[in-house]
Amino acid sequence: MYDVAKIRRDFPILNRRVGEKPLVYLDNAATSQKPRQVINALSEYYELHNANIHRAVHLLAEEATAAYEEARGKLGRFLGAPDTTGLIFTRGTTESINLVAYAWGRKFLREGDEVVLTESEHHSNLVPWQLTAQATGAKLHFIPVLDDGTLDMEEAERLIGPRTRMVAAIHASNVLGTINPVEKLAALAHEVGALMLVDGAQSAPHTPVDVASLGCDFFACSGHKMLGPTGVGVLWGRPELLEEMDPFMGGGEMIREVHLDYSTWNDLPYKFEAGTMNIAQAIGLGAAVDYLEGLGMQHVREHERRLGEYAYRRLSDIEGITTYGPKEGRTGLVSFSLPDVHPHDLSQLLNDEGIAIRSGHHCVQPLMRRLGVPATARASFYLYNTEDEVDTLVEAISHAREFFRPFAV
Ligand code: C6P
Repeated sequence: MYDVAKIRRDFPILNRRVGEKPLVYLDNAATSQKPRQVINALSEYYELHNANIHRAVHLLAEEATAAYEEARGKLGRFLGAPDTTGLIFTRGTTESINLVAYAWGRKFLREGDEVVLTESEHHSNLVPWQLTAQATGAKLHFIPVLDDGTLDMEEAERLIGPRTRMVAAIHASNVLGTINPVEKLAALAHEVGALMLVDGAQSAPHTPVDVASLGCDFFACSGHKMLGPTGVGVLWGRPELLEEMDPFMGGGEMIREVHLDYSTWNDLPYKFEAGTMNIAQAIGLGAAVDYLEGLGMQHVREHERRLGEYAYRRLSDIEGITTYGPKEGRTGLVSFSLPDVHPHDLSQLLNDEGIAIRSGHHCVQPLMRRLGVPATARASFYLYNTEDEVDTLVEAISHAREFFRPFAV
């Protein structure tokens, strides 16, 4: 049985107070909190095993290497990767996507080739492609977002054509909560001989992911959004594609032989792991995956689906509020705005009640323009949030609405 009270006891920070108020942490899409099991894995690593990996033969080095590679295995299983050859540790989603945009894009894209993105991409799945397009002469096209927050799939079918080389899309939106049909996009991409990259920053923490059944060629996610430490994430890529790509960064460990005038590359996945990696963080992420699997991702998804729908319904009842994204089939986050109240002011007022939400453009400025707003407020839930916390949020927003009413223009 999914026992939220028991889960919450694993997260020391949830006992914090903000002034007099208990913390209500609803900024999980930005970063999640960490359970004791992850914090302990980090301390245990530093207290008992700390050494550099893949380099020395002393005991600590062997233990650290084994723990790091074990974490790779856990991540591979968690994402449904057929094996760990294509499982690369990075700093997070941003670095994973940059790796593909540089190491694949700059080698294989030519003038007139097309990369198809969506109008709701996070800057980390847009700016790297803009840079690559500038360098190669490739063109970017964008699948529009419909008014209900879903993708215009008819337009997607039209845009993905013979010149398309890559389709890159978010699996779940960090603003709208929409879950995109990435399997369908992958099928469309493959029909025309293009590749599919999935930005899983907002899906891997919240829903079962299986790269094989998604049918994608690359999948990126961030450890810190899924109970793990900051500074670590994953790129999974089809090994035959990674083999063809040049390295992203040069340095220690990614080489086989180095001469003064040329070098050759290490096997996968090490070819893409230059320099000393974030070893403790990768091990911590392995512990996070253990924790998530202990709960069962299907249960996590179900809990958040119910909470997200409850929040969406309750928030929509507040007079004058605008909520964004589809009514159903959404993840556990809700973006909203109130008339005559800037989201930053609202966020500040909620902070006085102990409630942490995010306000701003959420690093998706083009989508903000599409929605016709400079910013939204966003409450994002995770596996330890409760209906009571949603109620606290709704009540605090209703008070804020009254507070700001005299200033309405
Ligand atoms: N979104 C948010 O508050 P990094 O920073 O590399 O861990 O993740 C980047 C990223 C990529 N794609 C999506 C869909 C994301 O939501 C994010 C991070 C955070 O919404 C911080 S802007």
